[in-house]
Amino acid sequence: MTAATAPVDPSHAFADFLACLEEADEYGAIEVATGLLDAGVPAERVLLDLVVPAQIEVGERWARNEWSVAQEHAATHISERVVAAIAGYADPRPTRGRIVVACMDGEWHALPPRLVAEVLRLRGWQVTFLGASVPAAHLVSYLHRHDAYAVALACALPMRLPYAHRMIEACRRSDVPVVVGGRGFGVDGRWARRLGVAWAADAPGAADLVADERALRRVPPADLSHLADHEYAGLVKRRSELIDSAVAELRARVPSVEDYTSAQWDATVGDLGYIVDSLAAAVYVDDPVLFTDFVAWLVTILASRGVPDTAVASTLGHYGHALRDFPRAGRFVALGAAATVATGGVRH
Ligand code: B12
Repeated sequence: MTAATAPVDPSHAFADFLACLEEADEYGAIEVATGLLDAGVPAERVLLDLVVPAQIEVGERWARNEWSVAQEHAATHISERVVAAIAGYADPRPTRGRIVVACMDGEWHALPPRLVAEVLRLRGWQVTFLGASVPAAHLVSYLHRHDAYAVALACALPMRLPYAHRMIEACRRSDVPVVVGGRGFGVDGRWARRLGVAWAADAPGAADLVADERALRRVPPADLSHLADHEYAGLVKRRSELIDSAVAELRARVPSVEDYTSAQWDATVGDLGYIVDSLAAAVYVDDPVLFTDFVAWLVTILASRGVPDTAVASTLGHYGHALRDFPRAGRFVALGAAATVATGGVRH
């Protein structure tokens, strides 16, 4: 792909761009993007109509096991370079206050908030992008030192919501208005509402929100009275024990796991932990949908890697038994088990 052949229509450019990501053709990808800019397509549109859908497609291909983790990493790296090239090309000068954009602690999806950061920059804000996994205490001391007008926090994984909430509260104590976004808050931002924080669906939404300080601060308070049952705290306390007992149960039920490679064990133990973390997050926001969505996603991911849905169902059976003193979590686990059947049923 050369600049001379780069098409002007973003929908055509999309296919070319994706092909460059597939072949790890960094220079070709940059040429497609800058070709659009040269043709007069605004930088914001190139970010949102080219890079965003391409990254979403990258995720779908990884999820279907069509692309390896290495291919996904290469593609994401190229998208990051493309975003930098678009930012360099547009080179806007700030005329408005400083907005700090950061990922929640433990959150490694830095590209989505980077896209948000660039759109805010294009709209005239002075943006400081802190990148992936910023510890809450460091973020807060940064906000103190640099006179931030607002902070935009990203969370891509719903299982990280309890940590997200702690971070939001820490920023609030510094009296800096917070806007959050990312898939972690649910497609319609329902879990942001539960946590009592302003939410934007996408980068333009975030730009509109920060331009209206009253709207940013006028958010109904968090609705977390259900935490009084201490189930969330109990789940966090029992996390390691639950995972260890699930491993022991798996060994007893499926003797062939003894032949697992260390990479297979890592993945299995990781998944067992994700199940507990998603359950805990669902209990935190008191929404079983968070957990059933996660279970459906896990069943689909594992199926594309040859693992039967009964594997997840058996582990949920084990967790359900271990958590019989946790009525709310137990109900969510039962709904999760039903979701394995529904998801498996769709496939067969
Ligand atoms: C690249 C990628 C990674 C990279 C991230 C590198 C980087 N520099 O960003 C790496 C390899 C680190 C990674 C790791 C993991 N990932 Co990942 N990843 C992706 C992928 C393919 C693309 C992310 C992206 O750039 N999307 C494009 C953006 C622009 O889209 P978006 O997130 O929807 O963002 C829009 C809005 O949500 C909003 N928005 C987003 N952020 C913010 C922030 C603010 C403040 C605001 C206002 C708005 C906003 O605006 C955006 C533009 O409109 C996605 C697939 C996908 N569909 O997104 C999976 C995906 C997010 N990852 C996923 C998973 C599961 C993981 C891992 C758990 C995998 C594993 N087993 O290790 C780990 C978790 C690591 C961690 N603790 O954070 C799942 C999440 C599924 C779920 N339901 O929870 C996804 C959806 C893949 C999939 N299809 O299954 N991942």
